[in-house]
Amino acid sequence: MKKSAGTVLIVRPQPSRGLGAFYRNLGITMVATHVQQHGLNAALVDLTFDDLDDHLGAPTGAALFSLYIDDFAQGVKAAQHIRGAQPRTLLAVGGPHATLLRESVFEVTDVFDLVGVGDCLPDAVGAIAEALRTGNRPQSRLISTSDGTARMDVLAPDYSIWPDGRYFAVYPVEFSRGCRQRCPFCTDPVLRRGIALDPVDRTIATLRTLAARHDPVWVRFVDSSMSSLGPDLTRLLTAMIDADLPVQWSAYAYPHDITPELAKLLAAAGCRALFLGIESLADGVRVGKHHTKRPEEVARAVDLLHDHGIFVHGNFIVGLPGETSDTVAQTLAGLRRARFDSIGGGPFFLTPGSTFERRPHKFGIQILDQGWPLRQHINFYDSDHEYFRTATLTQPQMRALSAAFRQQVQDSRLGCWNLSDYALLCWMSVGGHVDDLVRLWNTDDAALSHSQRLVLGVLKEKIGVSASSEAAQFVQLTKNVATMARTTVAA
Ligand code: B12
Ligand code: SF4
Repeated sequence: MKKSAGTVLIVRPQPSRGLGAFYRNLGITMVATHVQQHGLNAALVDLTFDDLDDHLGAPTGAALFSLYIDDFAQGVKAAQHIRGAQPRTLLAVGGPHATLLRESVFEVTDVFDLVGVGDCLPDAVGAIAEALRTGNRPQSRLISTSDGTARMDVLAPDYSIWPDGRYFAVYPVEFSRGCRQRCPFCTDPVLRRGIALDPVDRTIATLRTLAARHDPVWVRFVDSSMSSLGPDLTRLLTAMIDADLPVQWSAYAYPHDITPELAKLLAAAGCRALFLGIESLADGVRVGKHHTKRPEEVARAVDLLHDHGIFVHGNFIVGLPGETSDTVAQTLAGLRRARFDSIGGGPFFLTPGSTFERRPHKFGIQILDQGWPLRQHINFYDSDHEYFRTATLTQPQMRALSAAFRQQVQDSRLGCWNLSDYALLCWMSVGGHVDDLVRLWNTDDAALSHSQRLVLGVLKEKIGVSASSEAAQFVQLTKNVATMARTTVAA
């Protein structure tokens, strides 16, 4: 793409987990969509594949970052690099972590000219376009939605920023923003207040556009709690069935929402996998969801989904307030009654903006490092840094219990370890079969070929690709491994 001072770079740092490098991210997609709407050139600089310096030879108007906690530190570093090379480039950041930190971003770093808070793209990109036109910096350095209320985008996502071949053809689509539940460890209800829904017709139009290019089209709904949308979800699923598009998809869901009718409708609308956020099945652990004390309800939901061929991943957090080794044993006992295809999880981390963070004393949480929220994007990578403890566990104890939990799940063969719906969709998007992935997932590393080890290592989020040339070939390599796995079965 020809560069001009009107070119807007959208810079994506390398993610914390290998598989993340091959996703198309919706926040970045929407940033690009708004930039293009203003008649500006949008160019993706994805640092897994690209060298930032290759894009800094000619003057750039602006560089925009959409960051999560795990890539925030790398994003700041890249912004500082651009500032050094091109002092006049306008630098802006938005996305979940900037939304939670708000003006505190300026305490973390002074590198950004503009911080976007929440679903502010119409205003923020408008201000950036104006700044590029006039040559002046935006009047306000912080742009936010008026009251933090969830609102859907006015523009339909334009995914053309993501070059084919580099990324799995799994597209993020959203039908809603915000979450009706208020789990105290989570920041979703703080990122946006209330719930906003896309009109069904608009979501169907997005799916139609995707289906015009791909058959089948693989979709990961990013809604915080897709199954909790009640009659609105029923309307969407019914419209998807009526539209008869070749869409196959996965989403986040909750066991207590799953009825026989909903399971049937989900499958008929193309649902292939669900991620159930369960966190714990024990009494007395502060989870915030309704099903906690009813493992039999979870087992029933899993069975209902299986009746309709839906793959079920269950996610757990070890160490929430109230957790002890006894409650972990109680969760494992509950899990033995369910038939999850996959189980994953990890130790509890206190996150900036969550209810636990804002009222630690109420939940028996003791803060050991008072300045932690502004450093959490760095501490994220330092598992030895202890910044809090609960009344029952220290962080090292949470980590030890979490490792023991994983060991038990694997030793007792309660399901694949951490075969999330996303990894499954990526595999299926290159023609892979579920059974083959499950078989390879449970094969010893030593018995895998070099290619299988690399693909499985990335899908398991154990390793990342080591060089940009390897990254550029990764989707094709996964396709080869998936094809070979099928051929082996056929032979
Ligand atoms: C889907 C999802 C995933 C998916 C897909 C992620 C992806 N890269 O596409 C998966 C499962 C892979 C995932 C992984 C992770 N996730 Co996640 N994920 C979500 C979820 C549910 C939706 C994200 C989404 O696409 N939303 C829709 C888009 C449009 O919204 P958005 O990104 O916020 O963008 C809007 C605004 O922020 C703004 N905006 C965005 N960028 C910019 C840039 C500028 C310049 C401006 C002005 C504005 C702006 O405009 C957009 C609206 O149009 C959110 C919770 C939520 N409901 O937001 C959690 C969430 C974002 N994830 C979270 C976390 C922690 C992670 C992981 C780090 C988990 C882990 N330990 O590995 C990884 C990191 C992945 C990564 N860096 O890519 C946290 C982030 C917290 C934080 N402080 O950053 C959240 C908030 C969940 C939570 N409550 O804890 N995630
Ligand atoms: S954990 Fe899930 S259900 Fe709970 S508040 Fe967060 S997004 Fe909503």
